[in-house]
This record gives sequence, structure tokens and C-alpha cells, in this order.
Amino acid sequence: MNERDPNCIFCKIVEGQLPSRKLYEDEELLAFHDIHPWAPVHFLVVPKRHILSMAHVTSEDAPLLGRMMSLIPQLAMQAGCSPYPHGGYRIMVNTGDHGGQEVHHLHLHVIGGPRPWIKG
Ligand code: DGP
Repeated sequence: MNERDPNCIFCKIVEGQLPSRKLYEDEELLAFHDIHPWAPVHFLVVPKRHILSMAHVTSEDAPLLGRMMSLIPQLAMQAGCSPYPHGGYRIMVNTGDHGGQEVHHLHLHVIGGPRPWIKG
């Protein structure tokens, strides 16, 4: 699998070729605010490596996926979500056309803030 796809929007964000409002960055991962938020808090967590979708994840990616998930509690609070149980947030991974995936670079949506939201 390619490390980067030159035509991929999220690879361009990872490379700094497109701007983003970053929340977190390390060697493997990037988190940034969604450009079209549908809730008061809406950010994305992406691997820097170009993995097309959740359908392309293998057992070798388990540590990476674990790191993506385990970053979320801290980032959600940093981004303005309220604490569990009366606050909280939704984690969503759209996969393929039937899952509503528009950007074909694996990403976790983290969506929170007071409901009702626009969608969902
Ligand atoms: P999905 O439908 O799961 O593939 O969602 C892709 C999300 O990516 C969508 O909520 C909008 C967001 N998005 C698309 N292009 C950009 C961009 O250039 N910058 C940022 N920050 N978000 C983007």
C-alpha cells in the first residue's frame, strides 16, 4: 500500500500542502477539525499513511487503530466536548459508498457538543 496518494485530500493535509486546523500530530497520526462540521465539535483522526478505508485495515494495523481510538478521550475534551455521561461524543467511520465515505483515506469522525445536531 502506498504511504501517500498525491491525489488524496487528506494526504495533502498530512503533507501540509493544504491547510487544516490541527488538534494533534505525531509521527503516525494527525487530528484536525472537519471543514464541514455538523455539530459544535467535529474533528477527524487520520493515519498519516494512506489507508483507503476501514475495509483495507489488516491485523497488522491493530496497534495503529488502537492508538487512533485511545487518543480520542483526551482530544475530545480538548476540542470542547463535555465529560461522560451527560456530555460525550459519537465516533463514526464511514466505509465505502454504502457507508457514505467521501474521502478515501481512513478517518475517524469525532462528533459532540450539545444536541440536537444537524444530522444524525
Ligand atoms: P466521509 O464522508 O466520512 O468521507 O467524510 C469526509 C469528511 O471530510 C467530511 O465531513 C468533510 C471533511 N473534509 C473534506 N475535505 C476536507 C478538507 O479539505 N479539510 C478538512 N478539514 N475537512 C475536509
